[in-house]
Amino acid sequence: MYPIDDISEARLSRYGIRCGGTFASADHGQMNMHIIAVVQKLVLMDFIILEKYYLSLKRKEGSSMKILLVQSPTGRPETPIYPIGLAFIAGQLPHHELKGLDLSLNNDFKALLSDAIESFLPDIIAVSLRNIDDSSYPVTYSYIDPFSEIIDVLELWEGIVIAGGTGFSIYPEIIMERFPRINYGIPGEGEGILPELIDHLEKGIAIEGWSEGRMLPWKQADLGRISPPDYRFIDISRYTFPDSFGVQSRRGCAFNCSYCTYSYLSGSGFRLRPVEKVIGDIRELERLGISQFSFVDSVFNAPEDYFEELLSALEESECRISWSAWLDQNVTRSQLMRMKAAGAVKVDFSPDAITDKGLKKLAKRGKAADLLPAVKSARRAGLQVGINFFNGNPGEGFWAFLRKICFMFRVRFILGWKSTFVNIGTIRVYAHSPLAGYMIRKGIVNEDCTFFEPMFYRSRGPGDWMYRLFQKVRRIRHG
Ligand code: B12
Ligand code: SF4
Repeated sequence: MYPIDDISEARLSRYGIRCGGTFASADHGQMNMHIIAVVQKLVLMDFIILEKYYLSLKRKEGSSMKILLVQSPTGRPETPIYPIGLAFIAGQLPHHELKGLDLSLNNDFKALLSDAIESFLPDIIAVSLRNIDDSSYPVTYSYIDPFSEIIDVLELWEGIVIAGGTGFSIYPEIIMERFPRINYGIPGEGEGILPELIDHLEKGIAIEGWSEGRMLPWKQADLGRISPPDYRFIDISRYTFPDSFGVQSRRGCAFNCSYCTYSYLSGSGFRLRPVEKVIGDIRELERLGISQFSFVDSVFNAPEDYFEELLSALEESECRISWSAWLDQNVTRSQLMRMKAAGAVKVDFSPDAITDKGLKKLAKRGKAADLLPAVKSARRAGLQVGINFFNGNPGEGFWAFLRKICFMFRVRFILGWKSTFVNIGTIRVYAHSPLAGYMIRKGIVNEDCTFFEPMFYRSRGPGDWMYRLFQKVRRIRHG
């Protein structure tokens, strides 16, 4: 037998050549074997040539590419989150015919995908895999299972499949290996490289730093030059949750906290979008009738100059839309009041630890004593506040957990039960985070641990029992 890999088979069938059936059943005849060998050689030599030929024919017919932009399914009912990553990508592809499809909005996502393929007849399907799992302990939900179900649907289709997104970018090699149906994988930001790949497929234009493998090189987008996100690439009517829509003003983070993947994903410094572009996005959401959005930035109040500049622009713009943002504790009362005046309704803090030792071990900036004053100032400015902690984080165990619980009741009683929220999670260790490197160095996990299967940095003994009980009570209360 001459095994022909799945991708090549998918590509072959696209041009009407089948690898199974006749060829496979005739493997005893020498002539047939010869034919198989020739076909296989063709596959191995370069199928991209055929692909390019096919695409250039289409181009000669005067049509642009038909690209289906798909948000991977969550596989269970969840708060709808607008796929802003795909909107940024859609914004860079004005010359192509696009259709957006968010499979996380429907339980029947496989049928939805098949229907869209049948009606739209795409040349390319670009899938965004945003999350690997929900990072929850002790019960972890995998988003890879529904992802693999849509890949099964794509096995029956013949066009080009491209994958990207944050979940993909943390584990590109594992995902490409597990899903041979994916023709091309693009780790990192897609704005520059995806249009380059499409140009390459259409016109054969070479891509710098790439020589025809399945994995494309990681290229950061130039935030000053890229076009704004196209919020209209998908039907927006289903995104009804107050924070469903996102606006992005910066990428990357300069703080490099030990569990965090942000600097790996988008750079270890702040990369800033020109404020007028950010205001442009907000105006577009207003035009679309959206009443609230969330800044999806790492730390909204850093760097401080840019934070102030953006606040001034928001004040001058007189936008009426409400918004929320993630802050760290280095924010003043007057800045919080300005935020409120500029439309902010909610802020989230992510101190994660409650002691100076815990903060230091997580490489978080600031002091434990800064948290309560910042929370109070935000509440006094009239903002709802969310505070996020971890349990069992380095340097903090059972007693710190009790302090976090006490803090939760204290702030909720004093500052308003319905306006002050505290969440206590557990660190899901992701590959490429400093903590993952530390765990390998210290022998806590094996050297070959990929962190693809859920791996948590957690406490043991009473700290863990108490936390499990706490989560059980929450699940019963909130479903
Ligand atoms: C803001 C945010 C949220 C907000 C979203 C608010 C909103 N309205 O959008 C909230 C708080 C709701 C949230 C929730 C969750 N989040 Co979150 N979130 C983020 C954050 C900080 C930014 C995401 C974002 O909007 N980026 C802006 C857009 C423009 O970038 P992007 O999506 O990455 O898209 C770019 C590239 O990825 C690429 N790309 C994207 N799709 C595609 C597709 C193709 C084909 C190509 C080529 C390229 C490509 O190009 C895009 C443009 O450059 C990221 C961390 C980060 N730094 O990325 C975590 C992150 C995505 N979240 C994460 C997690 C775990 C979650 C939750 C599961 C947490 C939970 N327990 O509930 C939920 C899941 C919600 C859901 N349904 O998706 C993880 C995912 C890790 C993983 N590997 O699984 C991240 C990476 C944080 C982390 N821990 O490292 N999140
Ligand atoms: S946890 Fe927040 S502050 Fe720390 S590196 Fe990540 S985004 Fe930056």
